[in-house]
Amino acid sequence: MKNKIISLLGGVAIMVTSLTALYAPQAGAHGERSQEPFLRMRTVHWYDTNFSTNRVAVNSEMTMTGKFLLAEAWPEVIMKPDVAFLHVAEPGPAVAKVESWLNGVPAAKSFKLELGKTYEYKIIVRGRKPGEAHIHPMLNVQSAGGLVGPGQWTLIEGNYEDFTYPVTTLTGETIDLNTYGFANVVKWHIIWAIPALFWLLWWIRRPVFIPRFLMVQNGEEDALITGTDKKVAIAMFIGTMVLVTMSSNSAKEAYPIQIPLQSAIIPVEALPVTPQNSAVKAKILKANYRIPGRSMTMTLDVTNGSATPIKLAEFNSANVRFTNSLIPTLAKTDSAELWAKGGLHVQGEPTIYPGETARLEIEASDALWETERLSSLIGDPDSAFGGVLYFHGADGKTYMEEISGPIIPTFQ
Ligand SMILES: [Cu+2]
Repeated sequence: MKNKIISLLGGVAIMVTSLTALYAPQAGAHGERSQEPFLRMRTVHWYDTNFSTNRVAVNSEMTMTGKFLLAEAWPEVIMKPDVAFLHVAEPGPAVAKVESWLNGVPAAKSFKLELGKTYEYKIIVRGRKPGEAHIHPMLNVQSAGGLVGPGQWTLIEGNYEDFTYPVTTLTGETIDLNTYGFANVVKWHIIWAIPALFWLLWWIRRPVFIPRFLMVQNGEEDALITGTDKKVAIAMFIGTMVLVTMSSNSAKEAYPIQIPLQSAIIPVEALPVTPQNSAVKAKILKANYRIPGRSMTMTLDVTNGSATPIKLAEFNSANVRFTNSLIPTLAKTDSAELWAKGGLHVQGEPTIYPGETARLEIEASDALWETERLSSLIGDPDSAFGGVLYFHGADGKTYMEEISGPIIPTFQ
């Protein structure tokens, strides 16, 4: 009997171990969830995100388009987007950026952007490394870091060996950016490594630290540097100067026309303010986050300054969409994995008529609060949240309003 139990337990143990070994989920995330909730909820509100495809061959292109609203509730602890650069967030260079545009202006350089304003972007990427990659639009803000938009799992098909990135330089020469200058970089690293290594070995071949320390203690420091050392040092100095001059001349000879790296900040005008993004005003009276229920409740007064009756359709925070199942869904293009379908409940589902102010009691609940690690906002020294409310107008248009404010956790 005892042996039977032991062998049974052994069998279970083996099964569990082998099942655990079989269960090896793909390391999917690449850091977007580890960012503090305040950085994701109160900075860039991405919307209308669209990816032209979710399968792209090596060397073929995919286009990302969409808009973002810069939060007026921008956290004080990070710098404002005075130097911002539009880019792509991806796990390693799975795709290469080809072009990017912000409000129709080429986005090769950085921009100075304004809070409370809306911008429209377009990013074109080229399939590079085969495999499945999670790709996002991203706004890099100086000192704040990368603020990522909604991601999409994208399948990149083909062979990495086939990847090319041809560009025509200002002098009319066509080069492959993927390999251009690589041999030269390797060559100059080796050339500089030789004297560096020699200089290092010259000194460490003799007794180092403690014997030398003792010699200094005994007043024998003059014996530490010999005449040969001095001669070698002078030779090294002259050699380095000669090498610098030679390398500079050889670069000038190989590339007679040179321009410095461009680093200017270019101005870009924000999208014009429309009734869709200015007519509706919301004032938060109370916001709570209920930890066991993974749900957020809010009481707010909404004033409809538009010319059409509106209903609340969506609450979006940190790219997580909480949508109202009773209202026709807005844009469907955002990544499905961040979509809490039917996660938004509005008590009484009131229609707010033009000129009217209504008090809304809303609840946004879904496990995504936990899986997207947004619930950790209760650990911030200033527990505050941010997001955007989207209202569905009877005229078929979408009206939006940014909201933000303190949030109080409830523990039961
Ligand atoms: Cu991602």
